[in-house]
Amino acid sequence: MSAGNLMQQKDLSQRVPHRVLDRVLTMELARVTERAAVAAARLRGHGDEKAADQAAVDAMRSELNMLPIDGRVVIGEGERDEAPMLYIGEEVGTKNGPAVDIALDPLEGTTICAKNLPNSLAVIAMAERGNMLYAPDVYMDKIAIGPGYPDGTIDLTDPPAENLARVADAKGVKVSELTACIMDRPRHAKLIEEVRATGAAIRLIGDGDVAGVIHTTDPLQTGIDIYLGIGGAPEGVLAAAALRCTGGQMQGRLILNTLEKVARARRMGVDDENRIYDMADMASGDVLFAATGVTDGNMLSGVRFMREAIVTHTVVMRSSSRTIREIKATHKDMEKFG
Ligand code: VTB
Repeated sequence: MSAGNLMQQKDLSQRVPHRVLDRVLTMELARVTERAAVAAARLRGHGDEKAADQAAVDAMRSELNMLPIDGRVVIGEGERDEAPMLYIGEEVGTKNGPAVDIALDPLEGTTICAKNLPNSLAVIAMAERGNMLYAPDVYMDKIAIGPGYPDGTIDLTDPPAENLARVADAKGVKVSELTACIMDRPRHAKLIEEVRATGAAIRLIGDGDVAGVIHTTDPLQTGIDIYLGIGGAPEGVLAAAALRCTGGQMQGRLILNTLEKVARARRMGVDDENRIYDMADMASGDVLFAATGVTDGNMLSGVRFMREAIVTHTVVMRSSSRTIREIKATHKDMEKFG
């Protein structure tokens, strides 16, 4: 039986009462993603996705194990039999601290990193135990917008044209002045056609839809108003955790198009295959989120290696206070990064 089988999906409608995670942990999370990002960045542009990913996993795990938490990985590198480290169900931390669930992607955008293209990240999110969706490693259809829109502006069950019309109306611009971020995949041919027919612009990205979703939260900086399309479900939960902190709206639906996927999802506690998850269904309660740029991106710079320091750029956020911190860190103690 795999680790995933052992876990019970908590009914998120019976969420635990809102308690606040120790705010010191927010800063601790920055250390975790900084360390993973530096390890991956040493291998960026080398064309070896696996090596960069492994370096990020090793680094993230060792830093995570120093945290004063009783942590459990709920979104990780895969199930125990396929992932030797940071597998789903792995316990992390010193155990002297709060019981938390952790969603992580030590290197989100391995291909981007291998090619040294924009927006690969080291990412982690933390919530009180039982507050994060145990999403199986399947695809998820997603739609997301940033903060400032009236509730109900987006609806995954509506055609893209209707969503874009509502976003444009609420933003006070023409549909042709919106930009949608979509992953460049053959499966999106119809979606791309439908969006183009509205006159909206599309930014096609090769990978990295956690960044794609986060970019909707700051259209002035990124030029992206809405994220649409199908990517990984684990990445959906990570993105939802980020959006919980920044504000915004997101919906996702698992794509369970084979009996095997339905069975896997069932084992992880998903009883309604067609359920549309909103942001809080994916990450509820007090949520902490951190991401450090590995390669240069629209919001975060990549790691810089200098003679006397390593420089990292991280965003850390906390849902209960809605604080968003950007940390440009100059690490002079380069030894610790190996
Ligand atoms: C998705 C996306 C990720 O990989 O999981 C994608 O969410 C995998 O989708 O951000 P494909 O099978 O179409 O490649 C990423 O792009 C990178 O991990």
